[in-house]
Amino acid sequence: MALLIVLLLLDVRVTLDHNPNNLAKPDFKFKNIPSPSKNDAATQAKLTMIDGELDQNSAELSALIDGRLPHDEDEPSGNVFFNSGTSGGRFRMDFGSPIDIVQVNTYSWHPGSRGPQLYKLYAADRSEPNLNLDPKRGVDPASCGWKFVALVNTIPERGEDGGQYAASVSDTSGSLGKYRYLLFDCYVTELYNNNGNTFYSEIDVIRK
Ligand SMILES: [Ca+2]
Ligand SMILES: [Ca+2]
Repeated sequence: MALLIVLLLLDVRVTLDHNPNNLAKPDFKFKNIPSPSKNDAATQAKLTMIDGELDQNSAELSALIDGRLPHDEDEPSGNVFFNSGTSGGRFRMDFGSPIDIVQVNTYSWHPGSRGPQLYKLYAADRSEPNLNLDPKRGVDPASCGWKFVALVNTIPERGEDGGQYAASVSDTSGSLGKYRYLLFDCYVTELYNNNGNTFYSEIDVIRK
């Protein structure tokens, strides 16, 4: 039984893609991941901040699901990003009722250290008896009803960190599961200066 559980966990797959600065264009085309969508399941979802605060130059949280994309590589008002000098934060996505999720795709764009993505993804369907919908930093979501789905890390090992990034979380079975909520636990991608919070342009959720 233990072996079976391990295999099930290993079925979650994270695909990464990157357009370096000289190749990043406003159409967000990638080799391995579809371009952002205007009519995916996230479009109708409700977003709620759980912990952390957005930068004063950031777009509203809803810009993550509005289907709109920044027109150039450094467009604060076209992206959602946590406050400078903070270590990120958490927000929740609510679909209203459980949906069968095939993919969670996240997109970001910045010419420097705000380009890469670093976050943990959790999910819940509301049947969890101890579910805490608002776990603040310091509380492990997995300890209060949330299922850990994946760690997404697009930070390059060397070379430039700017450009367009796309990450896709999926499952080799074809479905990540049926969930009502997703929790995004977002971290700074570097600590050299105060500008390590990712410029998130869009989040797509593809349902079955
Ligand atoms: Ca979308
Ligand atoms: Ca957007």
